[in-house]
Amino acid sequence: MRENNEDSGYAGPSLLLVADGVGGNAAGEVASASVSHVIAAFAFQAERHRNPVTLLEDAIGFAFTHLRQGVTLDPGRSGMATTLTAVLAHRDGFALAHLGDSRGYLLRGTMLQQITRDDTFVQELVDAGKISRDDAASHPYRSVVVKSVTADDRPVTSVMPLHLVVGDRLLLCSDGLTDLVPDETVATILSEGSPTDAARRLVDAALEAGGKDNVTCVVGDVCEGDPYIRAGQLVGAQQNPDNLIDPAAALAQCTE
Ligand SMILES: [Mn+2]
Repeated sequence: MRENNEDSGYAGPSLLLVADGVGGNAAGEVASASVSHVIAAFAFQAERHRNPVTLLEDAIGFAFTHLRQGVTLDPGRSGMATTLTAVLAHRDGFALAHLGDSRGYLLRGTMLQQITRDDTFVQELVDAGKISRDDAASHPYRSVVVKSVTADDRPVTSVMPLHLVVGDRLLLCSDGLTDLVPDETVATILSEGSPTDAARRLVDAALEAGGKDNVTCVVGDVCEGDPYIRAGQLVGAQQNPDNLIDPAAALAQCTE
């Protein structure tokens, strides 16, 4: 429904990722695409890292430096930022990175569990008992995000180990889905068909519900196998190379 897509995503054997960019002057898509590119480049080197948590922490630290460089190169990008929700597979387990109001869900059997907590002003009000969960959904400040990857401040560490078992299904999505489609519907759609089918039907459900925001859904199943296959699918703004600040810099940094 929108002319430009400020969301980016990535789906591959070692990494699932969603990033929802914000910022004027066409910079939201630069933020989400560039951060997504940096995290994917680091994930391609996962074999060389001791553990998935420190790898994602290093990647997010570099993503911040990279956005900062992007603003130096073009001050018109000042203020750009992006949410980031990512799950990395590693020999020694999984890690979850989360900043902002995109979300991660885990479907295990028939149970859907939200595995991220919104970094939003209204979630803080809910946690403090000041408003109800229902009030939060219609609150005028519901889109105010309190954590993201920006060019201004090094992100607060927000990576944790994630325990997953074979058969688990993961959904990472931007708020374009969860603002419009209730969790019960998400659970029903997610439990049927292949990951590709489920992702497509979730996006359709959001658009049918009147979605005006960009909607990005990345679905993956936990299975046995080699997580270090260097293959993946780019989603959204990251598909356009013009949205990348400096692709070579990201690749050079993570192979050092
Ligand atoms: Mn959004």
